[in-house]
Amino acid sequence: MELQVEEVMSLAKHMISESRFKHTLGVADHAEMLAKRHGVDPVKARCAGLAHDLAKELPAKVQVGLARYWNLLEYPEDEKYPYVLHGRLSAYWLEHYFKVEDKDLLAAIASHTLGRPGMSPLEMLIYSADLTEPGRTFPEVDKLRQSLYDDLEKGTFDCVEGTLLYLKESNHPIHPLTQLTYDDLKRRISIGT
Ligand code: DGI
Ligand code: FE
Ligand code: FE
Repeated sequence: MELQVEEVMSLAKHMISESRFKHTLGVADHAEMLAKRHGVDPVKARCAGLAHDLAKELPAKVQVGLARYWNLLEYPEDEKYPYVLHGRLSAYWLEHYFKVEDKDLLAAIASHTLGRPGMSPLEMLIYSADLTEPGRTFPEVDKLRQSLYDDLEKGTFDCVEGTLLYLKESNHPIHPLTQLTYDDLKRRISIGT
């Protein structure tokens, strides 16, 4: 089934708090703008933005339980930091309970927190729009927005680099997928893909 903007909007309204819904609308707007700029389907980007955090507010224990039941645990770290699971849970739920078939859309939702090696343009766009939507106010955000507008791959690399730096500075552990995403984008940029 194809995900419709109105439908996913209503799902988000019912499943997440008002403040997160506002963030979700910001991601959808920003993703749509970047999609138009970089030749990605803007309706698909909007849908992915609206759906990316659907499972975010489930209690951590429920997220780990569902991830185990649905076979979505990939690293020991997934269970240690359950807040990295909600993208995968949202995508699985849409695929299996809403019969969403678009693999790229599902991947963009699933990989929005940690990224993954080999991200598609839509995946890069959702990962980055999540970090740079209009509601985000950290000091380097304008630089990241500009970088993303200029070049999606380089801009996404800058976003991952910023996240790594932030995690290190605040003594948060780095998830292996974040590191793999960083290494992959660095390699891709160096060979000019
Ligand atoms: O769901 P959002 O709050 O909109 O944003 P998100 O899905 O990007 O991030 C969810 C959380 O995941 C956020 O608190 C930062 C965290 N995170 C991202 N990358 C890593 C990470 N946490 C750890 N421990 N390691 C990572 O590499
Ligand atoms: Fe998220
Ligand atoms: Fe988000």
